[in-house]
Amino acid sequence: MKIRVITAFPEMIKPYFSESMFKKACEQDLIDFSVWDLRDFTRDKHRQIDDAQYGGGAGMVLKPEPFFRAYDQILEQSRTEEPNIILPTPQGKKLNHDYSVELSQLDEINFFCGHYKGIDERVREYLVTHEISIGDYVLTGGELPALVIIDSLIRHIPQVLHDYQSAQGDSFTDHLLEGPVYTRPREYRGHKVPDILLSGHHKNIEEWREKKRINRTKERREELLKNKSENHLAED
Ligand code: 6GU
Repeated sequence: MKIRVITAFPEMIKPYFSESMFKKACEQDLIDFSVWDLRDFTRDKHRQIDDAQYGGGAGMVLKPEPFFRAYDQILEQSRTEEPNIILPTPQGKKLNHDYSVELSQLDEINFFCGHYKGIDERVREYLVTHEISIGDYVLTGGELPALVIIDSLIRHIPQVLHDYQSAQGDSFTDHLLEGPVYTRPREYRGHKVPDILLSGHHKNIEEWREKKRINRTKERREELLKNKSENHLAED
């Protein structure tokens, strides 16, 4: 998968790709990642990327030209004539597990990170193909959301996780939250690990784990169980 992030703050993005799961995925050529500095697509002395908004009002708006020029360059490098351009924005479609799996199946994705008051509407109208929100709150810019989206979707690319099993067993793949996990020591400050986990009865342990996941989901996120049964009905 080819991933490009076009941003006025490339230094916010780069560190993530030199660490941990992101780094391994790049090293193994599972993802081909690049960050482009939006200012490299300006042509004036001051490398200006924003300007006051027409009609008046506070806040600067990101200018269209750098994004259109970046888009031209994407087109030159791209195998497709209609590259996927993701705009992280609180006005977008909300990211969830299913949407993240869908995005992980694309060959190429490009993120246009917005800031300030927003992006000139012509970028959104003529270039952007997906507007995605990561939740109902406002962040300063599109960089963190882009990283959140990338993190969530590359976990679905086979081989990216050290142990792909762990993605398959994650919360939300089966609409259940994760249950409790324990490691050594067996007893800490008087708090004990449940006996069943030390029993060696694999079948009983699996049943116990499943029960814990169902109970936790009921307590905290009952609507997930409802979604699960609806999905099962749809499959029948
Ligand atoms: Cl995708 N962008 C910004 N700036 N704020 C957000 C968001 C995205 N999702 C939730 N809040």
